[in-house]
Amino acid sequence: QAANKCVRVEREGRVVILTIDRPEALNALNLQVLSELTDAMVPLDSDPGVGCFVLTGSAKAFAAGADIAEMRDRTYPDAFLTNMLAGWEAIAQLRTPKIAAVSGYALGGGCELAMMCDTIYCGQSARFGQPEIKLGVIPGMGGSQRLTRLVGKSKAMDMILTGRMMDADEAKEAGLVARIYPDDELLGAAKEAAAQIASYSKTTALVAREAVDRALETSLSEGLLFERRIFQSLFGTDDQKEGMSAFIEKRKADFKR
Ligand code: CO8
Repeated sequence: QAANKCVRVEREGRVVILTIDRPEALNALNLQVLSELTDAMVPLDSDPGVGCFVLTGSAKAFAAGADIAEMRDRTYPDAFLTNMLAGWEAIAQLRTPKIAAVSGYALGGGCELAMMCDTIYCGQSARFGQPEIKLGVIPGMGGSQRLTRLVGKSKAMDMILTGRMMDADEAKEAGLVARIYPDDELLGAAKEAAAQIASYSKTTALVAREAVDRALETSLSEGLLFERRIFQSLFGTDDQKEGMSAFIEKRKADFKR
C-alpha cells in the first residue's frame, strides 16, 4: 500500500530516482527501508534500460542513521545470527552507477549509505557524521572503512571518535563529496548528471566503475593490470565501434548498451 511505503521510486527515461521518505524519523534506516530499496534496485540493476540510480532523501535529512528504536533491544547473539546490517551491502554491490544526492543530515548509517554510492553530490545544508560513538557503538555499515578510504585516517578518526558533524564545504574539501549545489538545485543537477551517465554504453559505465573501485581494493600493479585487461575487453563490444565511429563521422553516438 502506497501510504505505508518508506521509499518512492520514479523513473525518468533511463534514470531511476529513489527517495527515502520517513519524515517522522528523519529518514532513519529500518528494515523496511532496506527491503524497499533492494526490492526496487536489484531487479533494475540488470535492466539494460536503466543506466543510473539517484538515491536521495528529504530537505531535512538524507537519513539520520540506522533506526535507533529498532536497534536498542538487540542482543549480541541475535545481531550475530541475523548478520545484522549485512543486507545493506547489497546496495553497494549493485553494478549500475548510483549517485547519492544529500540534503540535510547524513549521519551514521545515512552517511554510510551515501558512501555506498559511486559519488556524492550535496546541498549546502548537508551535514555528514558518524555519531555512533555517542550511542555506545561504532559505524556498522562500512563507515570505518569507506570514510577512511575517502578522507584519510586522520579525518576519519576525528569524525568517528568525536561524533561531530561535517558541513558541505568541509565534506567537499575532504573529498567525501564531489559537488555542492544550492539545496533547491541539488536534485535537478543530480538527475542531469545521472542522465548523462545513462546516455553512455551501460557496459562501459559498469566496467568504468569496477575499475575505479578496484583502486581501493588492490595494489597499484594489480589495479593497472585489471584496468588494462578490461580496457582491452571493451574492444569486443559494438559500443566501442559505435563510439569511435561516431567521433570520426562527427555524429552523436547511438549506444546499444
Ligand atoms: N533513529 C530513529 N529515530 C530517529 C533517528 C534515528 N537514527 N534520528 C532521528 N529520529 C527521530 C527522533 O527520535 C524524532 O522522533 P520524535 O519526533 O518521535 O521524537 C524525529 O526523528 C526528529 O528528530 P529530532 O527531534 O531529534 O530532530 P532534531 O532536528 O532536533 O535533531 C538530529 C536532528 C541531530 C539528526 C537528531 O535527530 C539525532 O541526533 N539523531 C540521531 C543521529 C544518530 O545518532 N545517528 C546514528 C544512528 S546509529 C547508526 O546509524 C549505526 C550505524 C550502523 C549502520 C546501520 C544502517 C541501517
